[in-house]
Amino acid sequence: MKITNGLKFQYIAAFALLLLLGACADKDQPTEKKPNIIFIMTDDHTTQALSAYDKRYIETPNLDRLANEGILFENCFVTNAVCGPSRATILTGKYSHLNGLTDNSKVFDSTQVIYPQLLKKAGYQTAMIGKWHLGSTPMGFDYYSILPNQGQYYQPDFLENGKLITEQGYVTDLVTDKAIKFVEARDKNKPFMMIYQQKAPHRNWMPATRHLGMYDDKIFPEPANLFDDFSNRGRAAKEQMMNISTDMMDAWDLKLVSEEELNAFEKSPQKAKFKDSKEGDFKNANDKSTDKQRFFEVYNRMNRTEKAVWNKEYSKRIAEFKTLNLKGKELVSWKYQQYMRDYMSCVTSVDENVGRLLDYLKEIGELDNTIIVYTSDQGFFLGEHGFFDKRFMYDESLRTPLLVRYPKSIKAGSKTTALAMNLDFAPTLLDYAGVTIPEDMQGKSLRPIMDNAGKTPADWRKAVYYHYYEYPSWHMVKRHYGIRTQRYKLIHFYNDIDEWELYDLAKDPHEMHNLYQDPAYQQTLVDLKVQLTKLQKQYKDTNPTINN
Ligand code: SGN
Ligand code: CA
Repeated sequence: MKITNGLKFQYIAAFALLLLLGACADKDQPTEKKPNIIFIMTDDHTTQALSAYDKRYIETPNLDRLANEGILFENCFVTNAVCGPSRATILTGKYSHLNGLTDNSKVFDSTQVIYPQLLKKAGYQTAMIGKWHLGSTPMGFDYYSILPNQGQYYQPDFLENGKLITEQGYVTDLVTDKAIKFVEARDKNKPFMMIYQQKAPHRNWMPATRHLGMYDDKIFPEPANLFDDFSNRGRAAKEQMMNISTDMMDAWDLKLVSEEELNAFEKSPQKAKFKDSKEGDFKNANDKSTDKQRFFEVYNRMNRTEKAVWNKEYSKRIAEFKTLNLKGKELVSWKYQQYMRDYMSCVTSVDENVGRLLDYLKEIGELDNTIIVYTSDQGFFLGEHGFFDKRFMYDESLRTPLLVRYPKSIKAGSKTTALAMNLDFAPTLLDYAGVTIPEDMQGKSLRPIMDNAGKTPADWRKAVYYHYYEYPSWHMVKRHYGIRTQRYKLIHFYNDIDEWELYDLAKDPHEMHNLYQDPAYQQTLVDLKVQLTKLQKQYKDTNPTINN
C-alpha cells in the first residue's frame, strides 16, 4: 500500500491520540503501587523463644509488634526441618524431592524458578542479604550480600555481588545495616523485595558482647520432659545425638574454655584450621578432642576489646562450673541454663535489629506499604525431650514462627490456627504482588486467611505432609516422613529401620506416648494412613523410601 500524505497525517493523528489517552489514563487512574516485601528469616528461632507465642522464657517486643499489628500463625509447619531444604522449599514453593535439595550437603540447582525472580520480572528491585546456605550463587537478585556457608558471628565474611569481603562487627547488626542501606539506595519509583536472613540464633550461639550476661540472673523454667527417657518411643528417639546431656560440647557450645587456654592456641604455630565447608564433616560432630580448637577458630574472629568482654563474662561461668562440680541430672540442668542464656541472647540481637529496621521503615514512610514476613527456617528444641537442634517431626522442630504485618489488608492482632506451611510462602507473596503463581508450585496462597482476619476457609487443607532425609549426618536423626493434622501425628521412620509413631496431640502435646499399637487408635490410624497416601500422591512423593 502506498502511504499518501493524507494517510500519513491520519496515522500521526491516531498515534498522538493514543499517547494522549495513555497519559490521561495514567493521570486519572494511577495504577496502585505494588507493595514492598521484606521477608525476614532467622536461623533456628523457635516459637518457644518468641513472646507473641510463648511467654515463659523471654520478651521479644519488636517481633511481638509484628504480631500485634498483623497476623500470627499458630500452626505454620515446615516440610523438612533443616536449613538448606527449608530455604529451597520457600524459594521454589516445592517439596525437597522436587527441588532436589533434600539435605544440607546438596547444592541448590539455581536454574530453577524461584519467586524473587518472578517478582524481579514484574518490576521489583530484589535483594538477598544474610544467610543463604544453598551452596550455589543467588540468582534473580539485583543485589546480594550473603554469608558464605553457615556464616560467622564476629567479623563475618560476606559474598557481596560476587566479591568476598570481611566486615567488622556482629553479624546480626551487620546484616541489618546492609538491609537498611539497600532500602536507602532503592529506586523510589519501583517496589522492592528484600530477603533479610539472620544467622542468629544458630549454633554455637555466640551473643553480641553488649548482650553478654543479660540473662545471668534469670532461671529458665525447665521443660517437663527435659529428662525424657524415651520409653514408649522407638529407636529413632533413642539413637539420635542431640542430647543436652551427652552431645553438647563443653567449649563449642557451653564456652567452657579459659582465656589462658585460648591464648595458648593463639600462640601455637600448629593451630588447626577448620574448613568452613557447606556442612562441615559430621563425623567430627562428637569429636571432643577438637572441641577447643574449633571454638578457638570462632573466638579468634573477635577483636581485642570483644575478647576482653567475652572472657570477663565467661570466666564467671567457668569458675561456677568448677566450683559446683555437678554430676548427672544436676549437670544437665546447669547446662540447660547456660544453653538458654546464650541462645536467648542471640534472639535478643534479632529482636533489637528487627526493631531497628521497622523504625527505619516508619521514618521513611514505607512501613505500611510493606508486607513484612517474619519466620525461621524451622523450629528448635530448647530442652524438650532433653534435646537441642531440630530435624525431628516433633512439634518444637516442625513448627516455625510466622508473623505477617501489612495493615492495608491484614487486621491488626489477627491469629489463626489454620495449617500453614513454608511451602505456601512463595505463592502468598506472588499473590500479593499480583504475579501469576506458577502451576507447579505446590503451596497455596495464605492470602484468603490473612485478608480475612485469620479465618480458615472451609476448603483449607486438613493435614500437612513432612519428609526429612539427612541421615546419617549431624545429630543422627533417622529418615522419616509423616502427616500432621490438627489433632494427630503419624510418623514413619525408615532407611535403617521401619518404625511408626502415632501421637494424639490433644491428649499428649509433648509427644511422649506412641499410640501406634494402641487398640483404641486403630481406626484413627487407618484414616491417617489413607490421608498420608493421598498427600504423597498429591505432592508427587509416591516412592518415599527410595534414596533421595
Ligand atoms: C551445623 C551444626 C549442627 C546443625 C547443622 C545444621 N553443628 O553443622 O548442630 O544441626 O549445622 O543446621 S556445629 O557444630 O557446626 O554448630 S542448619 O540450621 O544449617 O540446618
Ligand atoms: Ca536452621
